[in-house]
Amino acid sequence: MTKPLDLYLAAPRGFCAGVDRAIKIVEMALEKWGAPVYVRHEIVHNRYVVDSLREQGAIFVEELEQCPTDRPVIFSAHGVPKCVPAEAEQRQMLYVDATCPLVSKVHIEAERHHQRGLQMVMIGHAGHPEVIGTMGQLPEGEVMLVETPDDVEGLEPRDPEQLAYITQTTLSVDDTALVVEALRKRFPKIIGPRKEDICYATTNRQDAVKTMAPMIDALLVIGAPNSSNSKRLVEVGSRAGCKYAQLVQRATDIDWRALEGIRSVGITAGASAPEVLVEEVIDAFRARFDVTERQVETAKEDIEFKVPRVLRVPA
Ligand code: 0O3
Ligand code: SF4
Repeated sequence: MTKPLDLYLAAPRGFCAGVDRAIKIVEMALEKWGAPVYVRHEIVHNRYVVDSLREQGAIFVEELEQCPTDRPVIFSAHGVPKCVPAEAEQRQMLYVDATCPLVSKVHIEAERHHQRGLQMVMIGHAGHPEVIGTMGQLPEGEVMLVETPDDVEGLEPRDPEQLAYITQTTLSVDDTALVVEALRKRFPKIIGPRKEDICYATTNRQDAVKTMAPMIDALLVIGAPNSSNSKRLVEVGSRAGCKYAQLVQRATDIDWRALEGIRSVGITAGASAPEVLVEEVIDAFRARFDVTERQVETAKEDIEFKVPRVLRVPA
């Protein structure tokens, strides 16, 4: 006889408006200009998404120099340093920027602070493409990166009274609050957004996990190992009390041995993980347990972003 299992499904989960738009941009570009269309960096951090676009004719590269000049190129949702579109223009390439409008908003914020003569502190993860893109909006040395409250101690600004901070959009809300607190303590005059630049989708997915955590024995986050927002959901789950919280790319990654004896599992998905993979995971549970599904809905999302104009007009 199959054992009973309560399956809690987080809502919202999975695709955010920025990811949805970025994928649409690649699909519409393929439709408009035919294959191949080049994409600089994984359009979003998900192998399934990248593989399916590749099958439709997208070619993924890490650097612009790997693209020929006679094919269109798309910049990923994470954003690019200013030198990238500048190089594309110089090589007279046709490019479409799929940077999420909420990441672009941070770029504009950085630019505005810079024009007012402020030096920037960015809270984010070193080496992440969004951080490289945002830091690359300003000249070298104008943005100092911190990851933890301890890093704040090591900052050596030009003028401690002329500072502003910005953040990566996919950070842990709680960890970031601690870094902001450390910044405000050391630099009382620092200027920043009302709280941080963490986006609505990141915040909502973390909130749903926090609400779900006391109800579940284990949490599975569907997402890729290089997906920052997905990794944060695992951390949020662990911190909210889940003894077992794991990132899985799809059903075949589930460690069934580790789940022996559990009665309830929570499922969520990072902003770049497609719902088809969530369904695959749910089906894998249905095949092994007598499943009762429950929704844990903590917010409703109806945000949509338009694709760039060039793709809205006929060829
Ligand atoms: O930034 P992150 O590694 O979380 O990127 P993903 O997994 O592709 O998710 C989309 C988020 C994004 C494009 C930047 O905010
Ligand atoms: Fe945009 Fe937020 Fe999605 Fe990033 S996680 S693509 S900032 S909506």
